[in-house]
Amino acid sequence: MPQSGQQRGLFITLEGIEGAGKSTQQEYIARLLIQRGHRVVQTREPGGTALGEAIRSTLLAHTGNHAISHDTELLLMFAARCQHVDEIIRPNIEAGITVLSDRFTDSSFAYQGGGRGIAAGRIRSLQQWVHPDLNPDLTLLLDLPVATGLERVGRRGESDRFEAEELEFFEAVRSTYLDMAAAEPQRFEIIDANRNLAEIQDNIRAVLEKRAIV
Ligand code: T5A
Repeated sequence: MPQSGQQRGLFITLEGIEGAGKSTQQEYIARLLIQRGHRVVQTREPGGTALGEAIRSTLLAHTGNHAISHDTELLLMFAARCQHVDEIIRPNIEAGITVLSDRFTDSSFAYQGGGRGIAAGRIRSLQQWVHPDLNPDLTLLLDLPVATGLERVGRRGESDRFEAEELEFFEAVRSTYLDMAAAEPQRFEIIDANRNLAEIQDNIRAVLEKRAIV
């Protein structure tokens, strides 16, 4: 539903493992939302601000970063997120603009929780600190087999620090995502991302129409 300048904008997030097609589909969703009258800001995590992008470079780089501890990794994700919420997400939503983010806090539960094994309660306490009253209105979980996702990103060549993880890591990430989606069906929509682009886009459009977003 298009918003006037007075209404709060929507907060929509894209989640999924590497190669699920989040960046690819984000472009499609942004175009669709704009066609249907939304004002849209596209952003991503980690990143979205100058500071967040600097933290992203540190987190994704290989060289010299092997010693990042799991807790440090989690805290850096939330440091980047804190700036992102304050500088980009909250002001835009309050201005009636729909914010479309490639990843948000669900990524921390999936990767640092499911993948690294940090207790969910510790992640929840950071979530409560950084954005106690802000949550996505809709989260599209692009789901596909780990091997397919990794094969897609493998075609790009160089892998980043996360992409270099073992298959079991990504299996744990994927299953944490699926558990979260099952626990919160009112917020999550699972999209089968193991199909061609047109089929996935049809599915996403149908979901946005069903939820009266477009
Ligand atoms: N992270 C992040 C955490 O650990 N904790 C956190 O709290 C946060 C916020 C970010 C890393 O940080 C971690 C998770 C990540 O490891 P990133 O580079 O942003 O790093 O990682 P991704 O978001 O996973 O980005 P990717 O590019 O790897 O995946 P996408 O965006 O899901 O996939 P996309 O669209 O770039 O597509 C990948 C390739 O597949 C092709 C595309 O053309 C592209 O070549 N493709 C398809 N091919 C066939 N059929 C389809 N349907 C296709 N869709 C896309």
